[in-house]
Amino acid sequence: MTEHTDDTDDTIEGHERELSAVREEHDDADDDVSLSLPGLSVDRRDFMKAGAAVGAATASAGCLDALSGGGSADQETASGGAKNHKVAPGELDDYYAFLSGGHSGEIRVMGVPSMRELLRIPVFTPEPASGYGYDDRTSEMLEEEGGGYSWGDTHHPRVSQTDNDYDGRWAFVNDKANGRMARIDLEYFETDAIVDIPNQQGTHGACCLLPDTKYVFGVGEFRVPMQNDGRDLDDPEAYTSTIAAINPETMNVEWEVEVDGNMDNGDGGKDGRWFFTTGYNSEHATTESGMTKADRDWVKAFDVPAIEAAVENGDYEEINGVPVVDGTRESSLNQSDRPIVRYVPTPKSPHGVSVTPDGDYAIASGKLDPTCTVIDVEKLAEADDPADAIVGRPRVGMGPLHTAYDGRGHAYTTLFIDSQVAKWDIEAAVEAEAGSEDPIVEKIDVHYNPGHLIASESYTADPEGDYLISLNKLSKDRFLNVGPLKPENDQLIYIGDDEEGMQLVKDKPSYAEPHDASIVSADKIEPADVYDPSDYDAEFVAEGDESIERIDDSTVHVKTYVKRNEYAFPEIRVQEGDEVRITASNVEETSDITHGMAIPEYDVDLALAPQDTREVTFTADEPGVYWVYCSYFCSALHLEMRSRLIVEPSE
Ligand code: RUQ
Ligand code: CUA
Repeated sequence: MTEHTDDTDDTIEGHERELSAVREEHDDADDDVSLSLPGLSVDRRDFMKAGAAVGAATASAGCLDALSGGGSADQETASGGAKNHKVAPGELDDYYAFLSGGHSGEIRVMGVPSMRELLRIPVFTPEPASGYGYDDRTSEMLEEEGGGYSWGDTHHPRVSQTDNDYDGRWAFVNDKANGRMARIDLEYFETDAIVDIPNQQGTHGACCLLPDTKYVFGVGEFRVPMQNDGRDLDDPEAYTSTIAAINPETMNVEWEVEVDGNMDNGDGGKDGRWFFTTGYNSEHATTESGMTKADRDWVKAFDVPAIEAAVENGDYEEINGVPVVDGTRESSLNQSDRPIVRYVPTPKSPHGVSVTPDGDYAIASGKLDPTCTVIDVEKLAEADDPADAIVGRPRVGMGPLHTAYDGRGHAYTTLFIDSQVAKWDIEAAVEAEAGSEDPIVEKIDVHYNPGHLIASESYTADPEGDYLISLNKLSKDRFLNVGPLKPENDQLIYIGDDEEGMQLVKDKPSYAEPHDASIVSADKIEPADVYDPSDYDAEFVAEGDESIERIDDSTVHVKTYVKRNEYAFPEIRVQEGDEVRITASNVEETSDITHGMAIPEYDVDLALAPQDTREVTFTADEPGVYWVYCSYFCSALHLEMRSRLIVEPSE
């Protein structure tokens, strides 16, 4: 391994300097074309780009519209065919975007191109507005399958596919904090399963094996002792990280593969054979300086059928109930002519990896190296030396993190340090010398320091190629100052016109902190309007089925329907110390009429969408009168929608 070069330090220090400089630059930008509108200040650079968005001859009012996304009519602009990217009031978006929420532990659903936030789907964290984690079913899921943590750290939302296209069934997302994977049902837009992945810490990457989502992969980032029960504490060489193959139907972990080095992001190939991860820390160090010493790390290419054959043959060790296959470089399974993991050497700590829509290349973004590494998937299968599968290495700029595709042969890579997105030509990169900048088509400034970016349907075989969202980590001066904890900035860029070039369309502040996203055509998802009671185990309480039943000395079961503007019982009488179980069904069939059922001082909070049934169990340990009330504004008599819980003191 080579020595730690000063280059890395310079790069990082230079970046820190640059971050502090941005503010100053903006403060004394004499030559800025400053257009002062509430919440919007446009500098010359943006002004020029916005001008391009609507045609150079268009009046400046047009530029402002394009930037703010506001404006009156939803119509084509005068300059001949350029889209204006507006979604007028009452109109619907073309796409759903599913964004992770980082350590808020949720998924956010946004419309594109309007960038309107439509919904937040709580995943790893209880959320009172939707009652998630407050009813028995979801609180048990968080407690039991979920392991009982109060939060999670979502990074990579990936939507299930069939035949390399979105099938509208599920979205999956990782929990980096506690090593979990969750599934979101896209009929109801709610989390319906969580698996706590054994033998894994820091589940970072998440993605599907395509074409048909045979597995969802959780990519373990942190190396830990195997098993992590107090052994090998001071022997980092004995630590390991794994990928976990999860069955999307059962959410069962089918097998894991342990490897050398940390892993980071992952992406599945399009033909069911390969699964790729990036990684750092080939040094097996435990400190930052140790992890950045070597000039090379790897992209690891997992040969899925070869791994399945190893599992089939019993070539594994069962650890915590999961078959764990040895995929380290020394493993006997890597010595044959069909190794289970191929270690492709790449420069310094590559970060994102994504497979091109045609499945021909896996492209890893260099992070601490200014290049992307283009790996030829077919060559990988044949080459004796995996390094021979590297067919391109364009120099894209400083701090390349993630790469997305438009389906027209272009790749788009975020440059964290340069605060730009670079658009480059994939085939030109294959033809060019390593390190050449020739494949670069253009770059656009983003504000500021982008992490992920995602293009419409970029993870499928057939991207739409019109919109790109750059998920910028810092917003600095782009929005009204809300104090030190500033929003991030999700910027919408139009990429549908190769002649005009990339066009910055919109800034969207977002709360900490989206990492990755998937953008899915709206017509590929068919959410329900009301629940179908037969989809759930809970018993539906129709009008006439209500009852208050004393089960034994200390247990009462209340079954109630809920509708405008009443609960089935004006009062519910129990004894101090009773365990009270409430089963509540919203019998409304009208879409969007949701009722709440909140009980003060007992921490009860149910949200009942039409035809939904929820159950909650609590101990009535404080005598008194407690007004059960509706927490969703449902009608003119919403405030009067009440009932009394009367807890009688025991003698
Ligand atoms: S990572 S900013 Cu969690 Cu996807 Cu790259
Ligand atoms: Cu029911 Cu408000």
